[in-house]
Parts: sequence; structure tokens; C-alpha cells
Amino acid sequence: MAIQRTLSIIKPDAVEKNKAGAILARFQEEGFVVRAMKPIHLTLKQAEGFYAEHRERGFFGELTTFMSRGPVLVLALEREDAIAKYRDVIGATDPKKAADNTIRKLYGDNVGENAVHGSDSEASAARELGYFFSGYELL
Ligand code: 3AN
Repeated sequence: MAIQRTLSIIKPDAVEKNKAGAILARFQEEGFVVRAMKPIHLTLKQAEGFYAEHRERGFFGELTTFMSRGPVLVLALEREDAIAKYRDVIGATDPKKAADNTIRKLYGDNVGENAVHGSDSEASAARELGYFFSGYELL
């Protein structure tokens, strides 16, 4: 499997609970290398742009209000097979359905406030990395 990059967001709920450090340490233990990282407090418009593909879903307003309510930590993570491996480490979208010891099981509260975001394909990883990082930041 090839080396890939994926976009991770440690969401406002996890930052509020002071779990960003523990989550970052877990990613590093799982073999991810941090290629870029920054704290951001998204505006509602920036959150809406990021989640544009979900615009028609009933939870869009809830999701974008939540994602813009406090700071997040945005990460470009790299390792072999990063996109699938990252999804394994974070677990299912709904923390109640996530496997034991996954990040969403450990730190998520519900399907909306689920601690972390991760790209779900190579195409979305490319778009999402480009949404938050400039070319020079990812060299
Ligand atoms: P994932 O983040 O696991 O790829 P998606 O792409 O289905 O999940 O959903 C994007 C984000 O939308 C999720 N991370 C979650 O925070 C939010 N979300 C999904 N379903 C719901 C829901 N029923 N109610 C509120 N928020 C939701």
C-alpha cells in the first residue's frame, strides 16, 4: 500500500474537553506523522464550505453551528494506507456503534459531537487538505 495523507480535524467538543493532546498522541502511536497542523476557529461560512456536500442533509445547520462554536485542531497526517487506517482508528460515525478503544468510542458523545473528522476517500482527502493548507505548508 502506498504512503497517503489524510485530513484530520480534532473537533470543538474534544478541544473543549482538553482531549486534543491525548488524541494527537494516539495518532502518533498509530504511526501517523504530522506533516502540518494548525488551530483554527472556523466561521459558520467556513464550516459550511467544508461540509458543502452535506448541504441538503437535515443535520447541516446543527453540524456547521457545532463545528464553528469553538477552536478545532486541523492536521495533515501521513502514513502507509493513511485514509483507511485513520478511519479504523477513529471508529464509526456514531460513538455508540464505534468499536472499543476507537477515538470516537473513547471521546465522542453522539453522532454529531463525535470528537474527530477524517477524510473518507483519496478524492476527499485531496479536497480537504487543500481547503485548510496551502501548497507550501504541505511540502
Ligand atoms: P464521517 O465523519 O464518519 O465520514 P459523515 O460523512 O456521514 O460521517 O457525516 C459527516 C459529519 O456529519 C459527521 N462527522 C457527524 O459529525 C455529522 N453527522 C452525521 N450524521 C449526523 C446526524 N444524524 N446528526 C448530526 N450530525 C451528524
